[in-house]
Amino acid sequence: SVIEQALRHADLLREMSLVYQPIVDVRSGRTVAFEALARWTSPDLGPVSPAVFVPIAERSGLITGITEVLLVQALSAAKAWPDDVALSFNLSMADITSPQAADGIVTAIRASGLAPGRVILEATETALIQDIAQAQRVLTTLRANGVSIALDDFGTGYSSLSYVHRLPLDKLKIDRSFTGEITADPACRDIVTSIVGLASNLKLACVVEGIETAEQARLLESLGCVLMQGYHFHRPMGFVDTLRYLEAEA
Ligand code: G
Ligand code: G
Ligand code: MN
Ligand code: NA
Repeated sequence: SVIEQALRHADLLREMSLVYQPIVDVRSGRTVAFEALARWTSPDLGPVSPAVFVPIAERSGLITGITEVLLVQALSAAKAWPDDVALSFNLSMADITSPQAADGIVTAIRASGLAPGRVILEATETALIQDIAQAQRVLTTLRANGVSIALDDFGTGYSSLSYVHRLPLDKLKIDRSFTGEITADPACRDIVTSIVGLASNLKLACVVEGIETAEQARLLESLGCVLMQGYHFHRPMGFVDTLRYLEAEA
């Protein structure tokens, strides 16, 4: 495809960047982490959404190179934040299907000087996962090195209960499709309540994504949700803006 060709020839260091979206603890109102979100501006195609290029990069084997470049960038940004602010970084399952994957990630974290305890890796399921045992090994090694693991987009197609019991996890991220329906649909509230209970029983932290209104935030808080992310709190922002934002919060 045109996108695959452009990606194959991309100057990743110049064309790939990250924006950062706060994850807020609603009890204190403070930002506990930023999720790093990839942005690609191709000289030929202009801006291309990660929802488009990440799946293509996964299928064509280009994701690993992209992840490496983005991880270095994200770690360096996180070094500039206060010690109590973590970095949440998206990994594709395609990133963790090679036996060397954990080494590369751990080496990058060591080189950055950021405490591994400040790094959360969000594993996003895709149709591509063939080798769950390998993913399990890589995530276990990462966790043994002090990094936390979150299961992203929980409750949707590929992010299922079988992963909750097979992968070593610290955190569930409830997919934003539940948030969108929460005020209109009582069944949706029951599902979120169940996920919050599941997380609590399994001693997993729980983040809800996609909160766009104060009403959604209040309702989710009443259901026991504490960590929230979404446009209602802040849109993803550039690195320099994260520093201003944290300063205003201090
Ligand atoms: O930022 P946006 O909502 O457009 O992201 C769309 C999708 O791309 C989301 O599912 C998100 O998890 C994924 N994504 C964003 N940044 C990255 C990244 O750095 N690596 C991977 N693997 N996926 C990402
Ligand atoms: O799959 P993942 O959770 O990594 O994707 C995060 C994506 O969701 C990002 O691209 C981000 O821009 C987008 N996003 C973040 N907050 C909101 C929100 O409140 N509403 C919607 N519709 N999208 C959001
Ligand atoms: Mn994510
Ligand atoms: Na994701």
